[in-house]
Amino acid sequence: MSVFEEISEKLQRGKAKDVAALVTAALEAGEKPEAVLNEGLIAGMNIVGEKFKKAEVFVPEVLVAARAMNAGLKVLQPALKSAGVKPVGKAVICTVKGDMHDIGKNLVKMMIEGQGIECIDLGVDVDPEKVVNAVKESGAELVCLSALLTTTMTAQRDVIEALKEAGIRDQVKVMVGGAPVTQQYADEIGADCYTLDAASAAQAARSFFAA
Ligand code: B12
Repeated sequence: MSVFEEISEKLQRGKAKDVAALVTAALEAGEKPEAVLNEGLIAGMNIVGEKFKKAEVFVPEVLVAARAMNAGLKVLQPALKSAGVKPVGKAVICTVKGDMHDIGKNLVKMMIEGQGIECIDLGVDVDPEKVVNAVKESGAELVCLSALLTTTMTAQRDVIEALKEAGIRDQVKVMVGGAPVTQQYADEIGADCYTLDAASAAQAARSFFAA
């Protein structure tokens, strides 16, 4: 088994300490940070994402895998920076105004980060204006909005309207999701993308930046 396969395998099993130790060992052995990221960490997280989509693993497994991913990233970050590997792009993510649910949002964030996209997480119960300001300040190209309540999903529309009013709607792609949200609703409010789960959200996010 190569060191990359080992990293991927330990990540899938949520072994954070092992992942961190293997990443350190790989770097010390002269492996390129970018290869450790793509062939080890991201490869492992992609497998977890696929299994999650097929309901072969569930939320707790994804969360521990994501934690292991973060442990690996922490070790890798300085090496990535000095090697000049830039994030693929930037996204602003939050749960909309009035809504405190953040488990799904956090999963989406972790999976998107797993694609090498930097996420600016504004948390829960977020005002549209705060999203607008974060986009302006960070230059993010993607906005991800989570809503878990039928009473708060309308706030996704409010964010889109606020982006329009601020004159920056064309600069960003808006992705919406959360249990009550549907493709039909996403179309109705003028979102660019809707996905059912975090793994598909990460794939869609990656495809925006690849385009
Ligand atoms: C956990 C939970 C809570 C926790 C939240 C803890 C936390 N830190 O998040 C607490 C206890 C605080 C809570 C509170 C409330 N809750 Co609640 N809660 C839930 C519960 C049981 C699970 C939600 C969850 O985390 N699921 C797991 C995650 C992984 O799934 P997910 O969030 O759907 O996310 C996935 C996808 O939707 C998608 N996704 C999510 N976000 C995004 C974003 C983007 C951009 C994309 C692309 C995809 C995407 O990807 C995720 C991963 O695959 C649901 C029931 C349910 N089965 O959904 C009720 C539920 C959502 N809650 C409900 C209600 C009513 C409430 C309360 C109003 C209860 C009350 N009377 O106080 C309050 C509201 C508080 C508020 N203002 O937000 C209702 C909503 C009904 C409705 N249709 O509006 C539900 C459906 C329960 C029910 N059957 O009645 N809740």
